[in-house]
Amino acid sequence: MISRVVLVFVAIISLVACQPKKKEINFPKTDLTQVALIPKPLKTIATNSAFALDGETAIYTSTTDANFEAVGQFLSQKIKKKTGLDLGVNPTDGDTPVERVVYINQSDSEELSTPESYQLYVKKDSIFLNAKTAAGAFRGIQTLRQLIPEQTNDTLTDHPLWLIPTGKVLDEPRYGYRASMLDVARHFFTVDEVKKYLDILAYYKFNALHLHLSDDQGWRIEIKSWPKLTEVGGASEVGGGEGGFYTQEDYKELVAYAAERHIIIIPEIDMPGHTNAASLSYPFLHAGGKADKPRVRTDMLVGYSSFHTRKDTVYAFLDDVIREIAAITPGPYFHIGGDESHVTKKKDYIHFVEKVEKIVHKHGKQAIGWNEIAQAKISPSSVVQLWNDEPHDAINAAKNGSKIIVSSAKKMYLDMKYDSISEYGLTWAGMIPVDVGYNWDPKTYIKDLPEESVLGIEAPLWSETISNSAELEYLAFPRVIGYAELGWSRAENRDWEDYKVRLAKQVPYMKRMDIKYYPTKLVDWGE
Ligand code: TNX
Repeated sequence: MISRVVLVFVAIISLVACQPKKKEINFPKTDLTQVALIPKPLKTIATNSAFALDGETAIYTSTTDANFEAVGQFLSQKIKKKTGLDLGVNPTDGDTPVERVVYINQSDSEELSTPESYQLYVKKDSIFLNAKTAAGAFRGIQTLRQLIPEQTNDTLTDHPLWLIPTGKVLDEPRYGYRASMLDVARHFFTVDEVKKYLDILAYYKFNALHLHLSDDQGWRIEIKSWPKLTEVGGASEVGGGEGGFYTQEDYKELVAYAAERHIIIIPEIDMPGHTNAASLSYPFLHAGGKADKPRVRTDMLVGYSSFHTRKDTVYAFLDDVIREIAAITPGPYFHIGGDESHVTKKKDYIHFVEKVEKIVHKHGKQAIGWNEIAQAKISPSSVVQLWNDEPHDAINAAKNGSKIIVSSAKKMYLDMKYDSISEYGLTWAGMIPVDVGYNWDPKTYIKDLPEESVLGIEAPLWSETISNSAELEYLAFPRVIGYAELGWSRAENRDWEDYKVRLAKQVPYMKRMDIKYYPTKLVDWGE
């Protein structure tokens, strides 16, 4: 191992040394600790000089893990987008002179204590990024992207330079699970719209996107053995639009796009309630009794539908659905929903959850469900997503070994309005101004929930009031950037006054990405 690092060093030094000597540049003083990084890293140390990024910089990556090269390629593409520079990745020929290198290194250092930890060393002639895994390297290059200034320095030499402040960043995530959820059932979002959201989530170091793929108003994923789910159930949405669905090829494309960003997709089929669209497609699924008879639903009501919980045919159907989706989902989780089943009798609900959990296991996945599922005797491997103010069952599940995802509606629901003048959004859990969304601690928010039971956090975006990227972005941005920091950074590194200044500095990135954020008055956007 040591000899490999030495070899790489020697290779790089000789590469740089082979070039004719240029004259020393006198860099202006920089301060790495003052760059507006989000999420805030664990530790930053400034050494006050600069690495001059220009066309004579090359990216090299470790050969011990093939996925590192892809991280280098991703960095090169993003540098091109931001600066126009076209940096080679692992160039071998002497075509372009290499003055400086960015080396993305696979390291087994014990200081890298989680798979996503990274160390970034910026020196005058080289940038070293160390990580144990490609995922860690990927998180690290997001920091590097944020360190590249918006403006070039054109006065130091005969061509423009992007001056990256020198120093160290030592960083690791607070939680191993940092997600957002997108409800593509109430309104359908296209593959391209979801990809754009994934791009931005990746920039802020999220590692999971939960897709709410079915609800009363629509079914959004092709199931080959039950084609009417999308033919019938996919053709409606809130407000009466045409709906839509992902073919399995579309879904695989999204999964692959997310995977390139080291993000997992978590598919949700919400059940036994929120199932009107499925029962409309196949009426034998419908519970009868208190549940409303299936019909096309374009309203926003909840709690009126239910699957039949005592028919073998329902479980045979679910076995097919879960099998087909699990087969195209590489991540470890399958989300079974379980919320607001108001017309399912409690004993039927519990019976249903316990049976469906077993089907999920049969297809090789761990189950996640909204906190109501903790009324059932769930396996310790199942994860409870806490959304309402009733943590009792979740706390019991945690005592039995289950992990909890914190998604408290009052703090984290991206579909709540910001304030009384918000154009989109609901208000049932209150309004969530940007500072209220940021100023709390997932570690202490749920009393009696031991810290080690928290798997992480997830910010859900329900889509009753939004139907395209611009509307999605109005609700998600800037709040979701704050949840990135809540999930990644320690409480002692978080401070609203400091954060709001860093948030304002995200404007050039948001403009480049054409993000239609809500320009809350709580932040001085400087324009
Ligand atoms: C509650 S949160 C729901 C969703 C709605 C959302 C609207 C949860 C598990 N269920 O069905 O879309 O409120 O904010």
